[in-house]
Amino acid sequence: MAEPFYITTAIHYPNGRPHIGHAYEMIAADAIARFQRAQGRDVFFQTGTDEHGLKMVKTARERDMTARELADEMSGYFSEMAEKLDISSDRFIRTSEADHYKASQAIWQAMADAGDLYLDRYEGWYSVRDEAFYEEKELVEGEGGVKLSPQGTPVEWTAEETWFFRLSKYQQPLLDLYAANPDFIRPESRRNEILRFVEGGLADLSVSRTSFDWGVPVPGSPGHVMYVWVDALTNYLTGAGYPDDSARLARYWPADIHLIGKDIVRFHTVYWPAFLMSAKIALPKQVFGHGFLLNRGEKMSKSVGNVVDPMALAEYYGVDALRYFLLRDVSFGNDGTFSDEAIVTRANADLSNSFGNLAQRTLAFIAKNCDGRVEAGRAEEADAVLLAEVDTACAGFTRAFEDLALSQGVELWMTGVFACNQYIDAQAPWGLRKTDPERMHAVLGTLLRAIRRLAVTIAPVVPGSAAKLLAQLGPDGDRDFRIAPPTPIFPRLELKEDA
Ligand code: ME8
Repeated sequence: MAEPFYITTAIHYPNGRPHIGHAYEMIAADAIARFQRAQGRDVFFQTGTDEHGLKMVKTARERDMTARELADEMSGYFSEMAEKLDISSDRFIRTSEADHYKASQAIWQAMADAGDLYLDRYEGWYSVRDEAFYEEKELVEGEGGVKLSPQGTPVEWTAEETWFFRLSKYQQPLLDLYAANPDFIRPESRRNEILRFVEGGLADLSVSRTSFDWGVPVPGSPGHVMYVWVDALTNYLTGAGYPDDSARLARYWPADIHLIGKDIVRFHTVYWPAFLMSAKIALPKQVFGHGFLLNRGEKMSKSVGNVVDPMALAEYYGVDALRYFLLRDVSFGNDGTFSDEAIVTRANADLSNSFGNLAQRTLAFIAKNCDGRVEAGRAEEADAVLLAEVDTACAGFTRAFEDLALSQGVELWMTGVFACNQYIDAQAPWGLRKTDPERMHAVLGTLLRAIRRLAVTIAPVVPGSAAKLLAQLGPDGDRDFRIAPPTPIFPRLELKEDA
């Protein structure tokens, strides 16, 4: 049976419409999921929405609706976006679903059974925007001396009776975990940040709330709902069948990768493994904290008015141009910046002018001059050399994707495209048509083989276009190829007028 591979994105807060940062995370996870499927793995890929918590309650109140109504409305935009961007997720989870309540209450019970939960009074700082508690020493001073979280969000003083989780008990086990598994937190820079944080000591964590009721009820403790991060993180287990489906759990848990943004690495690499250790559940193999997308170098925010709608970009430039740009131009793990110009420049240079043009001129030539049919012809050494170069480029892509070096993988793949374009210019099949048709057939056959290999390899990045191109190439044959009449797969993009 195929080896399982479980990958997740963060689940997104549906307190507003999705922005390009959410799209980026889904696209990156999707490319990895598709890549692993192509390697023969039995992939389970989960994304979804994180619907509880004070942020949802407050946003709903401002809009004069209930949190559930807000979640229902906004979650729909996230699943629509996933569909539009060709995200091949196997489950779109909503934390308001019944099986998720069950999983959250089961992990809670397991932590209680371990003696890691106790009732006390919480007094401290809370950021609604981050849904996070902060210690006094972590706060920074904003304009006019107001206190802000280290992420720059407002904090408010909170005092209430809550359940606490004995996080302090897990300081050493967590440090041991990081030491024994250097790849548990990636990339390296985020790992160092977390090491410093945990070495600095861990306070017990408040894990329930009594001031509102939009959350998963704490078992046996009326009036308490779980702190939103306890239930949010548990979504990964819900998807894997926890607590009842032991066959499914054995197959998909522990997860191979939690792909998340750099702002929530602490929740995933400190709180989450501590909860799991307490509940005696295996730990995920890796947490990868990707960087942030910046709009022309600026942080996106509603107040600045520079938040970008990914659906509009996909609509105008095409889903695959957007996907290709994000995966090629952002060095995976670092922050990246985008603009309409950058998308157009990259998509035109690589997809239209190089790969698209290679495919189009090869296929159009065959359709026009060979009746769409290529024969074996007379092979020469240059043919084997090209195919070896393309193999090397595609193997480079595979190695890089195994290691999550996504942009490097795409860059290596492009070296195969360049090799084909040099080959076609050097072999000049248009000149051979009259003088040496046998040789012309061998050249065209070599190109078709090379283009097919390149299309199959890049499919996780540009799935829709690769599928169209593969359909035009027709069935793979050792000797004869029959190709359908070609239409350009990667049209040249024009910059949007008001961009
Ligand atoms: O944090 N660029 O949800 P969220 C790239 N519900 N990624 C970005 C980004 C940007 N500009 N802005 C946000 C939450 N993200 C929690 C997660 S998981 C159990 C719970 C990323 O909607 C962000 O880092 O605020 C996170 O990984 C994801 O989008 C969802 O953010």
